[in-house]
Amino acid sequence: MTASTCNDSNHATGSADYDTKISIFCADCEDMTCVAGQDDGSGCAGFSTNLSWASQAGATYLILVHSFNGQVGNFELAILDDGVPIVADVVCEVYIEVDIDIKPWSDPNSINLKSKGVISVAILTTEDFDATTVDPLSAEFGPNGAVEACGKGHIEDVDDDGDLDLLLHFNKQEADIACGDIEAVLTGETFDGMEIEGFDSVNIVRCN
Ligand SMILES: [Ca+2]
Ligand SMILES: [Ca+2]
Ligand SMILES: [Ca+2]
Ligand SMILES: [Ca+2]
Repeated sequence: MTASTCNDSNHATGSADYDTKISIFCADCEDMTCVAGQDDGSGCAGFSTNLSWASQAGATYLILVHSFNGQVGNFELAILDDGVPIVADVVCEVYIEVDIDIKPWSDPNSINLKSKGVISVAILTTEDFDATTVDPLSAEFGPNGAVEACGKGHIEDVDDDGDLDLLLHFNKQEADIACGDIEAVLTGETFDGMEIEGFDSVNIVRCN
């Protein structure tokens, strides 16, 4: 992709009336990684900017238009798609955030660390996400990444709202949830390879 304020003869590349710089960040506002930056683009009049970077399909990029030496002014930012995405030098974390429910029929999600057994975790279908597209065997739960204890998922309407959800079971010891944990994460992939991530609270009872 290219982000541009370049004053050149081709008016498709944006413009600026001051000395711009552009920086590109990936991930989200709380965990930004700078992947590219430029001050003056070659062939751009007035020290304007024409920055290309290797984009990754599905990633979210944040574009900061700032300036050399504290200058201020007006700009028009052009975003140009230069072609197919390629693997970026800096890989952005691309997750679909999903709704999960640990122990679907309990609230709070009390977990007794002194007993063995399995923990049920549901991935809930919402308007934006179909939980049945998740590959049950890709799912990992807890700090230690426990895998599905039965080797398969169960598709059912866990929360009784009329759509089908995915119910998974994980061995408590394998998940390795610890005393003092207040939430647990589930990660996985859809059958077409998009990574998913969901969090829910846990309430540890009977700590060792
Ligand atoms: Ca500049
Ligand atoms: Ca619950
Ligand atoms: Ca639903
Ligand atoms: Ca449902």
